Amino acid sequence: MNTTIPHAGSILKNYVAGEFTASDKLFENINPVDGSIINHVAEADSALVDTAVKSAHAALHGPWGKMTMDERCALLHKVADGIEARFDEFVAAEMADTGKSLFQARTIDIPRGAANFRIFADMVKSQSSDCFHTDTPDGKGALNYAVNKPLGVVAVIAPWNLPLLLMTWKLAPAMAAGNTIIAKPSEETPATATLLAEVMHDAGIPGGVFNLVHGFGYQSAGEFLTTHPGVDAVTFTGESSTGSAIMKASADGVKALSFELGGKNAGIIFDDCDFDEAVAGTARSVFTNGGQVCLCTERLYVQRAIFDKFVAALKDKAEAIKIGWPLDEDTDMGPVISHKHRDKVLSYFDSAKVDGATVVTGGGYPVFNDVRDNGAFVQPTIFTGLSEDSKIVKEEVFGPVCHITPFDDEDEAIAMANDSKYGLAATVWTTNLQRAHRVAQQMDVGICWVNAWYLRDLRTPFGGMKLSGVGREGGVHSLNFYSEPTNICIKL
Ligand code: NAD
Ligand code: 6OD
Repeated sequence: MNTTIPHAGSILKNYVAGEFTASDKLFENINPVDGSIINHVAEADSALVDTAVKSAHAALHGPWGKMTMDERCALLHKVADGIEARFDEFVAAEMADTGKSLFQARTIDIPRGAANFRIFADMVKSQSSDCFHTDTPDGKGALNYAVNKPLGVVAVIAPWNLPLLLMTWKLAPAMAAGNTIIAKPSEETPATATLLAEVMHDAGIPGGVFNLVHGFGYQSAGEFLTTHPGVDAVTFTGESSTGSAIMKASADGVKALSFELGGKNAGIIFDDCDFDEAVAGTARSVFTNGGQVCLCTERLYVQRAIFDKFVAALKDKAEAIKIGWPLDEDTDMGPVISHKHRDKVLSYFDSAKVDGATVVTGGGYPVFNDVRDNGAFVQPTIFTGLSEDSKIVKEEVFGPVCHITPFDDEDEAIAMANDSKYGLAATVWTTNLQRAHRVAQQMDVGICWVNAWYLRDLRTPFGGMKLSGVGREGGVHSLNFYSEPTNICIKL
C-alpha cells in the first residue's frame, strides 16, 4: 500500500461553489500518534459560510434540481468509484488524522465511505410515496398522492471517530434525495472530507451541490451553519451536549433536525451464552477503534455463574491487544483522537479508582520510549467492583474501557441496562432463543444486537432514544428525512 499522506505539510482548503478556497485563519491538524503537525487547515469565516449557503441554494434550483434522478445517481456512483480509485490516499489520510489501525481504516472506514454512495444512489430509485383514493360526498372521489421533494440546503456536521464513514452516511442519502450540502467535518479530522471534495469535483458534481467548510463549532463554521437562515436542515452526529446546543441555535429557523448522539451502551452476557463467542464479540464491542465508536459497550452485565471466568477471559483479550504504530499490519489499536481526549479518558480512570474500582487490567497509558510517548495512547482497561451510580458507570467515556457488574436474574440485568439517560445500542449474548427475543425487545435503545455487535444492514433504522438522538436514519428512514413530501389532492 502507498502510505504517503496526501497534502502533508500543506494547507487543507474549503470547497465552496465548486472552488477550493483558502482563508487567512489557519489551524493545525495534529497526528495523535506522535503529536506532530500533519498540515494546516483553512478555517471558514461567516462570509465564506454565507457564500456556501448561497451557492447551495443556486445549485438546488439550478443544475442539481434540473437533473433526472438517473443522472444524479450516476454521478453518485462516480463519487464511489472516485473514492475507490484513491483508496490508499483516503486510508493514509484517515489514519494520520485519527491514528486508527490500517486494518480498521481499510476494512471499515473507507470501504463504507464508498458503499454509502452506491447504496443510497440505488435505494432512492425505489423510494415510494403515499397514494390514497378518497371517497367524496358527490361519489366521484378524489385521488391523493405525494411527491417527494428535497428538503433544501442541508448542513452535515460530523464527528472525528469514523470521519468519512459518518459524514458520507448522511451526505449520500441527502444528495440522492436531491438536496445540496454544506459539510463540516470535525476540526480533528479534516483530511478525508477534503479528499472527498476533490473526488466530487473530479466526478463532475456541479459547483454548489457539495460545499465543504472547515472549522470548529462554537463561534465558528459549525455555529455559522446552524444559525444561518438559508440552511433548511441540520443533520448532526456527535456529543449529546453539542446536539442540545445545535437544537437551540436552530430553533429560530425551525430547521429540520436529525441527531445521532452519545451512548453508554450495555452488554448483557447470560450464563447460557456461547462463552468463546461472547468473549470475542465483547472484546470487539469494547475495544474497536480504541472504544471510540458510539456503539461501543462500556457497561457489561455478566450472570454470576460465569462472572469470574468471563472477567478473566476478557482480561486476556484486552492484554493481547497490540497497541502501536497504526501502519503495522498486526497493530490492533492506535491512540485516542487527541491529548485533550486522552486527558478526559484518564480522568475517568482516576474517578473510577477514587470510587474504589478494582483495576482488572490497564488503567493508565503505555510507555514506548520513542516519539509515540508524545502521542495520545491509552491502555485497554477493565474495571469491576463499582456501584451503578459511579461516574464511570453512568457517563460516556468514549475510550477503550468497560466496567463489569454481576447479575443474578434476567429482570435485574434488564433494569440495570436500561437505567441510563442514553439509549443508543445494546448487546445480548445467549443461546436461548426465547430469552434472546424477550430481552432484546425490552432494551430501551435504537439498536440491540444478539450474539453480534456492529453487524450492519444499511436498510435498517439507525438512531437512538433519550439523550442518544432524534429521529432515525438508514434506508427509507434516511430518504424520508431528507425529503419533503407534498401531497397533491385531485378531485375527480
Ligand atoms: P462533538 O459534538 O464534539 O463534535 C461533533 C461535530 O460538531 C464537530 O464537527 C464539531 O466541530 C461540531 N460542533 C461542536 N460544537 C458545535 C456547535 N456549538 N455548533 C455546531 N457544531 C458544533 O463530538 P465528537 O467529539 O466529534 O464525537 C464524539 C461524540 O459523538 C461521542 O459522544 C459519540 O458518542 C458521538 N457519536 C455518536 C454517533 C451516533 O451515531 N449516535 C456516532 C459517532 C459519534
Ligand atoms: O454504521 C453506521 O451507519 C453508523 N452510523 C455508525 C455509527 C457509529 C458511531 O460511532
